[in-house]
Amino acid sequence: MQRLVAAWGSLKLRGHPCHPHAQPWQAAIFERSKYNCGASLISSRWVLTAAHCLTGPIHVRLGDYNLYVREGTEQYKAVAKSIIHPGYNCTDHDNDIMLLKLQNPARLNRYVQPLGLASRCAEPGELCSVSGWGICVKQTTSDWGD
Ligand SMILES: [Ca+2]
Repeated sequence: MQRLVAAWGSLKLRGHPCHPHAQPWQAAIFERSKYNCGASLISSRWVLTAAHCLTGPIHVRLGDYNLYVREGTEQYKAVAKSIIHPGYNCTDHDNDIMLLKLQNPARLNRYVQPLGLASRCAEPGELCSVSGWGICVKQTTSDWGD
């Protein structure tokens, strides 16, 4: 779980390591020095993540690829404000979404770019992709099913 991976699919996710900085909106949430969650930069000042990621004092790292190597592209941002969805339920994780306002805006460059938010919901069966610092298990095509 050190390099960024991407996955796509409907029910079964198929993943692969990302090319470095191919997901410039990908953000990492840290509690002190511990990686806590992935997130998305949605403007120079705002980050979208899950409400359950607010476990203590957190900060945001942008422009990262390998979490354990300083690549010179990272931006470290303090959080000025966290806004948890008012309907968030920590027991069943309903409405598990949170906005983080950065204390200082991100410097946008080729490594740090906001993700445009969708203007509509995905249709059933529509191909979507996710990215994050998760575990990427190599699969054979016979594992993929249909
Ligand atoms: Ca790094």
